Amino acid sequence: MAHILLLHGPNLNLLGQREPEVYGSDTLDSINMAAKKQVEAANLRFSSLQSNSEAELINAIQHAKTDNVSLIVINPAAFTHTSVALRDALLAVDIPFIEVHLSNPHRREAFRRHSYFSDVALAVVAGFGADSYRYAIDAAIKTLQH
Ligand code: CA2
Repeated sequence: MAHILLLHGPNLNLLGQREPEVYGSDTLDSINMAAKKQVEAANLRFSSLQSNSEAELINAIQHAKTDNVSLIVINPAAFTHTSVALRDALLAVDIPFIEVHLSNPHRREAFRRHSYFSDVALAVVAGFGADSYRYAIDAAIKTLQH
């Protein structure tokens, strides 16, 4: 059975509690629950992880290979703009991934305009709040079904 892994980077555990004007009012739990429902309705396997630790995210990506993950949907959060290590981990496991963001980083500060992921991602979905995840998961399911 194809398997989608949803990964969330640092501070996304605060969703719904802080800065709703930037990131919306949905909680991470509600985003994960909606994604799980979408994936399981398509008869695929779903798992998710949020971590504030770069090492833990890298370990999860490495483990995804042995766990036969078919596609990763990842919001690297601030690591988007800093982490060569996470990029290398995704390239090393050679699992296709979709980069997702709640906000549109290109509409914000200049330092958010560079991503270490976009040029090697299957696709990027950004700027739709929690719906970014819905669109990204939908695209992941369609990709695996074709
Ligand atoms: O828009 C996104 O999804 C981001 O990946 C969010 C990151 C930011 O560094 C990226 O440039 C764009 C920040 C995530 C922080 O999450 C918070 C959630 C609630 C309250 C405060 C921070």
